[in-house]
Parts: sequence; C-alpha cells; structure tokens
Amino acid sequence: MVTSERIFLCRDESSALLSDALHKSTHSQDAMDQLKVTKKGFYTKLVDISSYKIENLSITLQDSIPEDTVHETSLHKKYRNYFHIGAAIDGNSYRDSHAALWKEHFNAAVCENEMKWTALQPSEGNFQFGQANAMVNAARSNGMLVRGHVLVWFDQTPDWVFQSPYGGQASKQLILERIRTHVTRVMQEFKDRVYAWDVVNEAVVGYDANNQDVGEDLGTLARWGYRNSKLYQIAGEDHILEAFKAAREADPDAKLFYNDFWNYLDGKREFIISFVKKLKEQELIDGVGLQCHLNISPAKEKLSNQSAYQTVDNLEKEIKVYAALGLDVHITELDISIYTRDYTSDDQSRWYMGYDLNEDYQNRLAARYKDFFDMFRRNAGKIQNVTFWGIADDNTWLSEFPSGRPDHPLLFDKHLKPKRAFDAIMNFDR
Ligand code: 9MR
Repeated sequence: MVTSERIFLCRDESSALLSDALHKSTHSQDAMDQLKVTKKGFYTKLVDISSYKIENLSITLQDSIPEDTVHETSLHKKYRNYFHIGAAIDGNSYRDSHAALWKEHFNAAVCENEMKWTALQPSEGNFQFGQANAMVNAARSNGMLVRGHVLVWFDQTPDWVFQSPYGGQASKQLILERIRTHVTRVMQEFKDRVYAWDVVNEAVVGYDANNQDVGEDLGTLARWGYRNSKLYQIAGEDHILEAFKAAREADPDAKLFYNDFWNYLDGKREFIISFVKKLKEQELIDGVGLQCHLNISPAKEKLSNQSAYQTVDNLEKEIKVYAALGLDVHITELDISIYTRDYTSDDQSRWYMGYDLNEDYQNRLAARYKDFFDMFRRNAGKIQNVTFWGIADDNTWLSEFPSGRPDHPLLFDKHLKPKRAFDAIMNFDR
C-alpha cells in the first residue's frame, strides 16, 4: 500500500526505480513535479491514492501537467477558472512584508482608503494622485486588475464639498458640479489602469417610524430609504445620477458599480434595485458590489440584528437576483470577523472583549469561509471578482473599529501565515 497522501516524482527521475522514487516522494516533495497516475487506461486525478495497491498502477511521466492535476498553492491561480481574487492594499502593505503574499495569492487590487475623495482632492482643485498612482502602478506591473474605490460616498468626503465659497452651505447645483469635476478628473487620471469603479457607496439605510436610522438593529425598522447624508440633503437622489452620468462620460470603457453592505436583507436590496434599475435602463451602471463584511456565525440570540441574516443561502439569493437583472456581481470587501453581533447595546462588555485566534475560531472560520467559497464557485458565472478587505490579520480595519480589540478576519494570520481558512478554500477539485 502507498502510505503517502500524494505521490510526487521528478521528471528527470524517469530511470529511477519506482520504489526509490516513491521513497523520495514522501521525503522531499518540495522540489518535485507532480505525477499523473493511470490505472490501465483509467485516469485518476492526483488526489488521495492511499487505498490503491501499487501493483495496479502504472506511472506516466509527462512534459506538461494537465491543468486539473496541478497541485496549486497560489489562491488566484487555483481560482483562475472561476473569478479574480482581490485584496485591499494600503500605502504600506503593497510594498512591505505583505507584498510577497499579495503578489502570490491575488490578481486584483483595490486601495483601502487612498482613492477616496479626502485623499484625492483634499481641497478644491488640489488633486493629489501620487500615493494612489504608486499603488495602482504596482498592481498593474504585477498583472493585476484594479478596482477603484470610491468616487462618491457620504464618508471620507472633505467638508469643503458642502460649503459655498461665499459662506454657508453649497447649493445643489454646486454639489452636482463638484461631483462631476471630481469623478471626471479622477477617472481620467486612472483610465486604462482601473477597470471597475465603485461610483457610489452606501447610499441606503433603514429608518424607524420616527425617521431615525436604525443602524444594525432591525427591530424597529419601518422602511428603507436613501441615507440622510449631506449629499442627499442638498442634492437628493440626483447626486447618484450625476455621479454615474459623469463616470460613464469620463471613461466609457470602465465598469461602473453601486457598492453597499447587507444586500442579503430583502428590503434593503429591493430599495437598491429600485434605483439601480433606473440607472440600468439608461445604461449608466454595469454591476453591484456586495461588501460582505461577515461574522463567524449569524446572530442567534438577537434575531433582530442584521447579522442574523448572514447566511450562505441569503448571499446566494442576492447574487442570483442581481445577476438576473443583467448586472455584474463583485464581492468587494470580504472579511469574516470572529465576533458575532449577538448582544444588545446594553451588553457592551461582550462587544469590547478581545479574543485570540484559538483552535475553535480557526476551525469555525475555516468552515464558514469554505461554505461561502463553495457557494461562490457554484455561482462563478455570475461573479467576476471576489476581493478581501485586507491581506493579513495584522492589518485589518476590524481591529481598529470600534474598540481596538484584535480581530482575525482574513486568510493569513498576524504573522502572515496561512490560516485553516486558507486551506479550506483551496481544498477543491477544479
Ligand atoms: O477600511 C477602511 C478604514 O481604514 C477607514 O477608516 C474607513 C473609513 O470609514 O473605511 C474603511 O473601509 C470601508 C470602505 O471604504 C467602505 N465599506 C466599509 C469599509 C470598512 O469600514
């Protein structure tokens, strides 16, 4: 019986005795090519062969390894027949100790903060492209696709945008002009290097009966509507339309996206669809970005919390609904927090407690990542890009927000080593 899980054999060892080769294969796999195993005309992939008796096998050495037998160790290469795999980078991670992981495992990139309005146009007419250009060029020179995030958002937009040069609040017309100028100049700068843009981000929230934003707790939800941001207060829904119109004109080749969280909530998704459909009718939009900041399990105690709805089925449904509208679907900001939104705001102590990445979390994270990626692969024809919101656990927004407690939401740990979650999503036959 062969006891090793996989057999590896060097191509230049063709004259060696089989037993020698097998012996070597179990001791120095690193430098070896892989082996195609045939059993009297019956082809079997290079998987677990421990149950085969060796005398029933013949061994064939080949110059090129069939695609589906390659023991692939790179994440994006493993997924080459499914969708692009991206990572959010920041001004350091694309060139510091994270860079090797980034180049090895990802074939798409997005700037976490460096292409937001505050970064690119901190004061009127003062465009600052240096940092973003360096990051985009690094990604492009490594053959990656780049998503642009984000042109118009209620957050990380400088105050000047809302101020009139004559004092007081800017008029609707001035806001729309500023949106057009910003979108046009930014997209022209990155034309031919950024293939898809989040044109508008997070413009929808839930309200209670008193028109208060309900946040994450849907217990008092009465309706979904546009976020009551300054953009909306001054320019209404026209700020969204203007952003998409300007974007289409600035770079007709770019894919234009509306990006948001909690699309798995039927009511929120239906509200989003109500305006996305109008944009689609005018050929102003190409896709939706589903953020997917998930938790290790859906909330089970506090069922009015939005995270109670974070299931594979709900996410699959949202993907199918959007794809059926003829839209591209990108998973844009994937991470899985080890904390669960399972308690009330009175129970702050549990929310602020930090935990290490123990065995239990490792295994549960791996299982949850596997479930989502099994589903993503089932829907590969509908999804074009899956982007993680970061590279490794030592650098994640979830450890900054809301309390600084450590989180462990990505595929690589804080020492940049692959976690069980990484193995879990790599472990499938292509
Ligand atoms: O990860 C980003 C964090 O560093 C910033 O402080 C934060 C500012 O609000 O934005 C984070 O990225 C957000 C993204 O731009 C939009 N979706 C939610 C992301 C996580 O908050």
